[in-house]
Amino acid sequence: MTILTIKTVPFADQKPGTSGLRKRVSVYSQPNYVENFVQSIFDSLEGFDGKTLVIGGDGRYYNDVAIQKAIRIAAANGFGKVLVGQNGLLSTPAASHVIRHHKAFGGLVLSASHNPGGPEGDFGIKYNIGNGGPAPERITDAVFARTKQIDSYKTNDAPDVALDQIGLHRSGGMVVEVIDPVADYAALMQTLFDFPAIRALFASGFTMTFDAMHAVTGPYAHAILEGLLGAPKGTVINGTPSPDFGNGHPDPNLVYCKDMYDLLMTPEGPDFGAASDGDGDRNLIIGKNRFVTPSDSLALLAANAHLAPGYKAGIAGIARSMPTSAAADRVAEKLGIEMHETPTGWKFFGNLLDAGRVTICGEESAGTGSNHVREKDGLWAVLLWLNILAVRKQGVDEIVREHWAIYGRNYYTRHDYEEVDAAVAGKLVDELRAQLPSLPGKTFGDDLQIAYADDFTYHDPVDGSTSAKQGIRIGFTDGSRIVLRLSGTGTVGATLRLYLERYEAAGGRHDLETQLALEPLIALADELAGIKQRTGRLEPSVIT
Ligand code: VG1
Ligand code: CO
Repeated sequence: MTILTIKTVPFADQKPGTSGLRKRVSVYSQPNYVENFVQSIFDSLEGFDGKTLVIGGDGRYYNDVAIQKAIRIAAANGFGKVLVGQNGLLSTPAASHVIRHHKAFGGLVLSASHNPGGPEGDFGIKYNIGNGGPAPERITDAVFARTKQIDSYKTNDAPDVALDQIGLHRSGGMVVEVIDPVADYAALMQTLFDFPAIRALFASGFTMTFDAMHAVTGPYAHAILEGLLGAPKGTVINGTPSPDFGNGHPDPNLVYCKDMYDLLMTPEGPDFGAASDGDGDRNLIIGKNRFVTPSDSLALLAANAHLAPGYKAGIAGIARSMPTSAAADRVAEKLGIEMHETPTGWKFFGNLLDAGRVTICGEESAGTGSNHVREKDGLWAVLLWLNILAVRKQGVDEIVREHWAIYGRNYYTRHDYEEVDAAVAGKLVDELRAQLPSLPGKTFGDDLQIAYADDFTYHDPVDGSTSAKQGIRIGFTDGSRIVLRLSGTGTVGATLRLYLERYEAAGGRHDLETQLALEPLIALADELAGIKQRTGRLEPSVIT
């Protein structure tokens, strides 16, 4: 076996976004594209000689090719060992846990998450640090800088590793251990949740559908829900990972899980429905006749977490991404615990979790998680819900209504305009930003008075770093908000995300249809930003 140093030239477009570098497979499969990026990651790190690297992915098209490349580059760069999930699979939360549990130096997560897969779809690579979480901006900025300079990478001429064979292998001088992707994660879940109580819930006839969307959560859900928890076979649907996600779009929202939603709205449907995304870090929660918005789910999980054994001592604090509704803030206030508002993306929660200042984190994009790992965790959220249902012996709808009766309701929606011309979207944001100083104090309609308008800047209270331009916020005196930002995970054009929120206090009307309740804000957002006129779109591409 020989270590090879291969000459290369930089690619100009390897800037990591909200969650790693996501590109079309056609981009990733260019010669040296993966190699340049992986080598640039290693060039931006120090002190990994002889240490362990975790590698796993969501099983999408090109995973198998990219993993073999990454293993060779890791070996040639001096890692002592690679831990890789069997057949290259590790859900994002499981990868985070494996990094922590095995005290690895870091990990490569190969995924484009909820983006479609297949030869025409997307691929992605993300680096996670030793705490199991996404690399902070300090590292992703260094990686990007390196991709612009790189002139060679190191690899070896060892044969492919047989990733289907659990056990010890080698790539040159480096050990490669192929591990069961589910075992460590399933063991962790049993330390957090009351498995006997959830098993008893299923035994009593409680019914559930879990849609794994042909993605990575299938094996985890089969093993935990149908295996350890005794849910009937067939509870998990679309449970075999496929490279193109069954030609679907593995985003667990009301558009791509519409069939499940419709089923849950009928008397014949199951008691509970849930789904997860391509890499297993997102969750969709639907009770009978009740869709739970991710922002509400965060608040509800935080308010009820003490019912699960892993959180029985209470939670230290809550963090949410800026666009996520303020429902969780009201829970933190009542519990008298810390509340933090961070930019979009899980990498901003890591410091708060490491410092023990927060226990539960969440994003409006269907991501919730806790200090058990350093990623959001789809199945974790489902299991915490099941634990709560088992203990409270109430349905989802009843629990949600009781929550609103105590804390009030934050009506919430997100409108996405996908694949908008990037120049048009950029101009729209710039011109709205320019208006911000003149907005506070203005009143629209009868009662919408603007209290503040800014472009969100985050000051990390743990390491003192600052992240500017994280999204435009327009806040109203009654607690309503309009938020607008550009996506950092799309691969074609720009995706404009418009987030709308209105607070209705305890005792107010909590039974309005969401889009109707938010209509004045939706209209005002368009008036201020000129979305329809500038993009030529009459409707959002996706409403969640
Ligand atoms: C989106 C979501 C964000 C999430 C990110 C990664 O980012 O809005 O909340 O953290 O995806 O999620 P953006 O920049 O497109 O809005 V995942 O499950 O795709 O890794
Ligand atoms: Co994801």
